[in-house]
Amino acid sequence: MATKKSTSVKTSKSYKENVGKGGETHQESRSAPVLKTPQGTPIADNQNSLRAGARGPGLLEDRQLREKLFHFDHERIPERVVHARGFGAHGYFEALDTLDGVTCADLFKRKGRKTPVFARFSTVAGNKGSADLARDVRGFAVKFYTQEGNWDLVGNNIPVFFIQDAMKFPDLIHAAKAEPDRGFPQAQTAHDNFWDFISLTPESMHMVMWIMSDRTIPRSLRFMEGFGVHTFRFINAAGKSTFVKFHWKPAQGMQSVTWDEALRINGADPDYHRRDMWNAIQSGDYPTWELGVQLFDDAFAEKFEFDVLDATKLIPEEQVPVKIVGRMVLNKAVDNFFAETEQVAFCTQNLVPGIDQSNDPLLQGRNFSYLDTQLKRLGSPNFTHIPINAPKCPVHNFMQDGHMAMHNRAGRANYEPNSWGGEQGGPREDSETGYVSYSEPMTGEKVRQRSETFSDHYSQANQFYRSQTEAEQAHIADALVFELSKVERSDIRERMVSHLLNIDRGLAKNVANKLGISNMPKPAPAARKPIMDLPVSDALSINKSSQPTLAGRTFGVFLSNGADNKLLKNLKRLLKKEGADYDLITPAIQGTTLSDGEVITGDETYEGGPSALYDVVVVIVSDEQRSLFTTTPAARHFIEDAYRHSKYIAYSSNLQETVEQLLNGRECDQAMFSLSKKADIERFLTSARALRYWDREDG
Ligand code: HDE
Repeated sequence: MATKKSTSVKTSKSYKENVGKGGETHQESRSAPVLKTPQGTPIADNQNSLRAGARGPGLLEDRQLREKLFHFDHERIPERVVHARGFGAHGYFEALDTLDGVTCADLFKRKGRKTPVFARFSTVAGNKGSADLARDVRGFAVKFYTQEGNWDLVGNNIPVFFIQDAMKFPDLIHAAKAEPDRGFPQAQTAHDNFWDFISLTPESMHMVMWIMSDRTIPRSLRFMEGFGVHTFRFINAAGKSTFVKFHWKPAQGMQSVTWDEALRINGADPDYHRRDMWNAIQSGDYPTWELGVQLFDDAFAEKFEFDVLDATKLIPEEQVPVKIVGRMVLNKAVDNFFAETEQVAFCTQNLVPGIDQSNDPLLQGRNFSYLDTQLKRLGSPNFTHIPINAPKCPVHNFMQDGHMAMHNRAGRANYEPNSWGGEQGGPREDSETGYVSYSEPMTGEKVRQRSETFSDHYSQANQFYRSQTEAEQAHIADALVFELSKVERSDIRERMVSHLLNIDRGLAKNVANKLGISNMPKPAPAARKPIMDLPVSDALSINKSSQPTLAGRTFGVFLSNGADNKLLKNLKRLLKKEGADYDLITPAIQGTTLSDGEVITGDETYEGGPSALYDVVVVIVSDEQRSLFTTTPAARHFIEDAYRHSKYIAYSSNLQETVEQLLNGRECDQAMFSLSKKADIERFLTSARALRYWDREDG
């Protein structure tokens, strides 16, 4: 690693001579730390292997070449078996309220206490190189480096899961990932094996409603909620337990893209989510979430319609309100992606005093799986010695040796109890401060059995669907039609429709109709009769929960040569006031001359900056360049797509006729604004805070 202490080098003349013809580098008089081998030997020539004569064979003694290739050959570690593609960042958690009397967990002890965190967001099904906008659940994993050890809250952006018992996880994941004979499709559930498994697994129906909703195509990682999913326990100093469910609420508001946008974004910028997070942190617009808890006791658990240990169910916020107890701010990108994001190892059993497990059978299985997978992935039981995984509080124990052991204890004793005192004798257990599991009374027979209380599979699916806005319901139907249309076997499609009939008849009919199923199947047999009148929960809908704001959003500003710079300058000023960012999309990346002669550099070109990448679009074109929209497909698509994606659109007033032509007979609606002066921009921005004009989808 480069340090200030490293000696600097000037490339020597003899080195230059050795490099010879064609081997010139740009290093000539550069000051830099000396390049070294892993053993610390300085390197004179990093361009050529050691050979017997310039055209002769290589020599075995070339340790520099062998060490370099050896290291390169071993750069890869197994990618995560699920959640392979991810993006992480550092930050802190700040307690906004104390949880006195509810939990003795250190991080909630004092209002204002800050605890360092590392968060990693991920997709589930795709490989490391897959695209960000796959329709998929997002992982939302946070490691809190508390004073009493690491607490990992390894959640998702959806509050429920597909299955109720860890026994089914390998089957679920096998079915979702690429089919084994052909190795595709990548990062997609739109194939036979997935829907075959799902349609044979009624417990997944609630989750199916969520994954077919816009929750699985978030606009950005910054704009999504997170959930601990399982019921956990808080334990107070007296050993009393309170059940808890964890929620992350994005301070930036919730937002998703449309499916058609997702398809376009995956082509235009497969790294859309990670780039967005990186840019937000670099520009100081730190992604922030509030941490909320739903607290409830045994009496509530007893009377609740569903089993609180069943991970396919949630507790509506209207029934148990979410109490905000802290916030997480991500304010530092990683220094190195591999060292931190790739090597971070989360585990559901990493809990701290004051937080405990519940008997959720999915959670119990996860507790085994995470530790096990780390050994495969990171190759050593000493993965906690890697800085990203190491607790930030002192750690003393008698564990020793193994691959890459870095913290073997000094001193004589490596066992306990021992008679060696002080430093030599090492650490001791402490019943006062040590972790004590909640002493839940247990009885029961040894069985392989699903609890009868887990058998309602449709009621909350119906509640979720009914809680959505019309536009959101339409998106769910479209997603089901898209996915099931990629399924080859008609019996699988029809089996899915038979489940939908238990969720919502209208949805089932709509999907069956669009799939071309003329003979409606019978509803699937339900283990328990669904409750079809659970109260609507607005918190389940993105559109009903979103706050009107442009803060943290990005405008796509399409410009031609000669575009009105006064209008542009006003727009820039007003966007700053709104806390919004913008990209300038110009005919060439360098050197667009505006109306007053100013020459500007673009952020994207017409081909590289389709409107799908932006939240709101503005088009400013000179009179001479209006023909762009007939000659240049990318220019035409910029407006047409923004219109189709229900976006707010503003354009310089000279484009009124052009825009009307592009709309092909449809009228300019309330989300389209012609701009000629500052007041027009202000009017436009006030409306655009709504971000989408969904009414357009009905047309
Ligand atoms: Fe995971 N899951 N999971 N999972 N999971 C992994 O651990 C597993 C489940 C989640 O950014 C693996 O380190 C089982 C639910 C996240 O590094 C593995 C079951 C939820 C991440 C594993 C589940 C999650 C993982 C793979 C069913 C939401 C990424 C690599 C019982 C509450 C963490 C790894 C990161 C990763 C097992 C179900 C969230 C194999 C057996 C439910 C966010 O251990």
